[in-house]
Amino acid sequence: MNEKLNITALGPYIGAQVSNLDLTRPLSDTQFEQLYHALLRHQVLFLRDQLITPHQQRALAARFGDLHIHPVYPHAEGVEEIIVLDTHQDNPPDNDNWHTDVTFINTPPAVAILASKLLPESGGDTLWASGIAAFETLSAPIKTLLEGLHAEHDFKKSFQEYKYRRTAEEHQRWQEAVAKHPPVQHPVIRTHPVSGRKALFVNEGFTTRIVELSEKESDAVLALLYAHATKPEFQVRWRWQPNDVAIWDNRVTQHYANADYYPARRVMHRATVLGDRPF
Ligand SMILES: O=C(O)CCC(=O)C(=O)O
Ligand SMILES: [Fe+2]
Repeated sequence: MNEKLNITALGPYIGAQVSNLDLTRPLSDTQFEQLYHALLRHQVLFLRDQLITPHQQRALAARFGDLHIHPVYPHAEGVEEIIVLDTHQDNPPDNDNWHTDVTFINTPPAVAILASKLLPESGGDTLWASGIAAFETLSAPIKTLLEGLHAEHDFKKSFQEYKYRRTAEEHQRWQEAVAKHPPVQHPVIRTHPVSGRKALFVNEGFTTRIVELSEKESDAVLALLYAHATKPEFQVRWRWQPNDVAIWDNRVTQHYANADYYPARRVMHRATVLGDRPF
C-alpha cells in the first residue's frame, strides 16, 4: 500500500494542504509520522472532505498527546474534549483577534485540530501566522533584547467578564475559571521542543506585559511585536468548505478567525492537545 502523503505547500513560510488522507480512520504509524513531520515544517495543515465525528476527532487528537478540556467553552454532546464554537446572532464570534490558544496555562496546547461543521454563505475565513518566520526576520539587536525576557499571559484578557453575564450559571463558571487561572509567565522567545526552531511567543489575545520592562516599554515593545508577527508575509488564510480540517502547531503560530460573516451562523469543532512548558 502506498502510504506516502501528498503535501502541497501554500507558501514558503506557513501552511500546506494534505490531499490523500482520511482522518476519520485510525492513522498508521507511517501516516502519523509524515503528518507530524509536515506539521513541524508547515505549522498548519489543511485537509478537505473529512466527515469527522466528535469521537473520531478526539481519537485523532489523542494521537498527538493528552487533551485539554476548556474551562468555559461548550463541548460536543458526550465528548468533553471537543469544543463547539457555534456563533450566530445571539452568540457573536469572539476569536476575531490574533491569539495563540490557551497560553494562559503553564503548559499551553501543542496542537489544535479544527473541523468546519456549518458555514456561512461567504466569509468566516481563518488566518494563521508563523511565529518562526516572525522571530527569524527580526533584526539581530531586537532578537538579543528579547532573549531572556518573559511575558505574562492572562485568561481574563480574552475571556472578559462582560461576555459571561448572560446567566447566573455562566457567570459562576467564569468566576471559577478566573480563580483557577491566575496569570502565568512564558518566555518571549520559545524554542520548539521537537524541531528546536525558535519562535516569537507573545500574542495579543492573552499577553498582558513583559515582566522585566516598565509598563511603557512593555506596551511599546509588545505593539511592535504584534504588528511584526502578523505581517501578511508570515500568514496563510484558509477559505473553509464544509468538512474541512485544519491542524496547527500551537507552539509556534497564532491565528485570527475573521468575524465578517456575523450575524450569520458558523459552527466549528475543536480538539486541543496539551503541550510542554515553553522554554
Ligand atoms: O473559528 C475559527 O476559525 C477559529 C477559532 C479559534 O480561534 C480556535 O478554534 O482556536
Ligand atoms: Fe483560537
